[in-house]
Amino acid sequence: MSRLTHGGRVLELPAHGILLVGTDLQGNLADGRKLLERFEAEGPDAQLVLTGDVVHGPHDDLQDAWPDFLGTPYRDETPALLELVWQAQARFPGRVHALLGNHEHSHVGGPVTSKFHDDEAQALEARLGEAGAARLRAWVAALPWVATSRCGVVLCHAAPGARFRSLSELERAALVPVERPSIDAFFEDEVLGRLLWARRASEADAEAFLRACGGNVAIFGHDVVREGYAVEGAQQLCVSTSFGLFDADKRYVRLELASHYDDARSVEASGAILPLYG
Ligand SMILES: [Mn+2]
Repeated sequence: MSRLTHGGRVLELPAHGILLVGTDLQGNLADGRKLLERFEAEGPDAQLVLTGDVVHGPHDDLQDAWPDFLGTPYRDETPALLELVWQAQARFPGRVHALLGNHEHSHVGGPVTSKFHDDEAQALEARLGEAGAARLRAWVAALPWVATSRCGVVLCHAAPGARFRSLSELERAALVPVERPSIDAFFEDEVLGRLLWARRASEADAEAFLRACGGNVAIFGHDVVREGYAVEGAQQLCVSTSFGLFDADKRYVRLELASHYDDARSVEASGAILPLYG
């Protein structure tokens, strides 16, 4: 069984079974459905972890002038995607997880994200209505920040550049900043700021991060890798499952929790990085 530790900030994955990992859906309902379909096909021991940024897709105004950098066109269906994830969490208790992403964080006091709206959290909450928005904020507040495993893999939203020496420091860190910070100011926060916003992490930071989490390789999204994934140094694997990619390049990760992964290349060499479509 998976379990939450350190005040709910850490998701501890089971020692056996299949683990599927998907990143940055950003309101893409079709990609969310595909990932869930793949999860269900793995049978009753499988776990699914979404590494954050489930919410906030492109503005509808872009439909008529879709830019190439956003990959395969889609509509932002965040409300329906949230319903899909919440229903899956209810249907498969303890097996479908999401980690906190910077876009989720903006609903509980994190920096305003404004890629497609001046205030994406405000725009989504207006679509959800009062009750839906309250439900979303409660869900976000309870999301774990990192996932650990015995197979050597650590999952997080962004590059593993956060600075903490032990997981108990995550429990002591505040989810809600005292005042809403700018993105630049929040990045100075060495724990949550870096955990949610780092696009790159030095080898030294990644090594210290993984030591604190008890793992050998960090798998994360947050950045867009147009080819589907990128190995950074020995210990970092950035994966793009959905946002900013063309369907043919979208990748998810399928790990054997009873196996052992020594570094990013061994994850790659094991054939764990798979196309979402085809
Ligand atoms: Mn992100």
